[in-house]
Amino acid sequence: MNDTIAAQATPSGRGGVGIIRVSGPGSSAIAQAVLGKLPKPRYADYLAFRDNHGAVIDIGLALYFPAPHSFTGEDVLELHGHGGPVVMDLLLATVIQHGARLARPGEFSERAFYNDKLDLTQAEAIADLIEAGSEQAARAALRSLQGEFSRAVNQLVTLITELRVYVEASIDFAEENIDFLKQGQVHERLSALQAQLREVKQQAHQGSVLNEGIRVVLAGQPNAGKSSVLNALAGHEAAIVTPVAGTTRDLLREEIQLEGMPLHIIDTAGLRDSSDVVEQEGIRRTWRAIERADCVVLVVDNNLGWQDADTKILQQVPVQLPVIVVHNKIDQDQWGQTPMIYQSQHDQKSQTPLVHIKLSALTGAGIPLLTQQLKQQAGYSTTGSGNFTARRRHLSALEQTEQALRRAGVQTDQQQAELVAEELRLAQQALGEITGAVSSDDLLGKIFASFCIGK
Ligand SMILES: Nc1nc2c(ncn2[C@@H]2O[C@H](COP(=O)(O)OP(=O)(O)OP(=O)(O)O)[C@@H](O)[C@H]2O)c(=O)[nH]1
Ligand SMILES: [Mg+2]
Repeated sequence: MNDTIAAQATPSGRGGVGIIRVSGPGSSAIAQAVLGKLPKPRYADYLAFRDNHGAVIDIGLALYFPAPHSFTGEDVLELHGHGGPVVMDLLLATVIQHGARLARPGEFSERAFYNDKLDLTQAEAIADLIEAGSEQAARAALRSLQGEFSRAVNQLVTLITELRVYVEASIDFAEENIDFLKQGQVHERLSALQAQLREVKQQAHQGSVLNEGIRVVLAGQPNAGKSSVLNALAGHEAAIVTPVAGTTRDLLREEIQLEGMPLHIIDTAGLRDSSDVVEQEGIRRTWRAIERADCVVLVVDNNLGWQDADTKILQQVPVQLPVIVVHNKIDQDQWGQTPMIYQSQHDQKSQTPLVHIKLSALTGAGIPLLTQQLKQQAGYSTTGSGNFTARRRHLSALEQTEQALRRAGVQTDQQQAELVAEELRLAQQALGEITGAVSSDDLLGKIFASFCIGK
């Protein structure tokens, strides 16, 4: 990282102000060349910006942040000009002629990370804050940016480290080994750890739901009204609806916001045995979408009632996936047209009851029951003020930690001190991936590349 990078920090297009940011050892020389002087550190200086022939490109504010007191930890120069695309391009071209190169997406944050200005969750929180789709999501991102998530994770790391030291000491004193594990100390500390981990997971889960939302797949037999349910949820005619069975053949995605939570809804081809190759491919894609879903809404035609084909579909849905059964078209029900929600025992997966909702996609009656249920399914609550922004990658690391701790508990029962120590090491490693303490370059590269240029 000996080179100097530059990018427009403000969005492209027209605006009152546009900012070119430069970071790296060449910043001060570039300031001299463009401004004719080095501005006083951290003071706004009103100056002419000149190209390399000395012609004035723009007049604006220049700010200079010498290392290490800058966003990236390097020398940083900010040129605040007028936010027109021509001015910004000329200014950026000039800076590049003076030795900077165009920054890759996320490269400013990446440098801040390598210079210990931010840890990984904080760098990700910047991206999340910028991309936040709701006030709640923005608040959660800010909490992570301020280091709350990292602090919670680091606390867990400290506890695990202490326990590791304790267990590993017991290995070194082999004769007393058994006593160590028997004393119950290890168990006690493990369960305290697990309880604390659960809390962090809960908060992170909320954050990830706010951030990424959940994927809901609408599935069911042809003509049940899946596309109609999608349209009712989306509030506009996103999908084609016809009385022809087999209307939808491809996956159709819509994103809606439920009180700040993004909901990715996927409409699919109706499931049936078909000899039509196009339809077969559509059905194959339906199952692929179901495999990746967070929740399946199984739509059935209330007029036809529950059919064997529906049982077959339900049996094929992966066991752990929550299913909501929507009984659609109640506007045609002669026994009653009031929307309602109820539960039934799940014949296959008896642990969680099935939720049923009677509604009409045509009139919209009962649709709020469905959105309510989806929010509940996502574990989403608007009252959670203690959330921090989180991503799926964080959740899976927390999940791995949890599993390692569980295995450590089993090994403790079996008096296998070495194996307990190993599981604790794995738990610690999984947590380290969250903050970036033990992440591979590959992972880091991927994370930063997902940011936009100028960040
Ligand atoms: N009366 C009534 N008709 C409905 C309702 N929902 C859907 N329909 C009708 O049912 C037919 C099928 O609706 P679609 O939404 O296309 O059904 P689908 O499940 O997407 O069907 P495929 O794409 O073919 O699998 C259409 O004629 C709709 O107008 C409803 O709530 N009430
Ligand atoms: Mg359809």
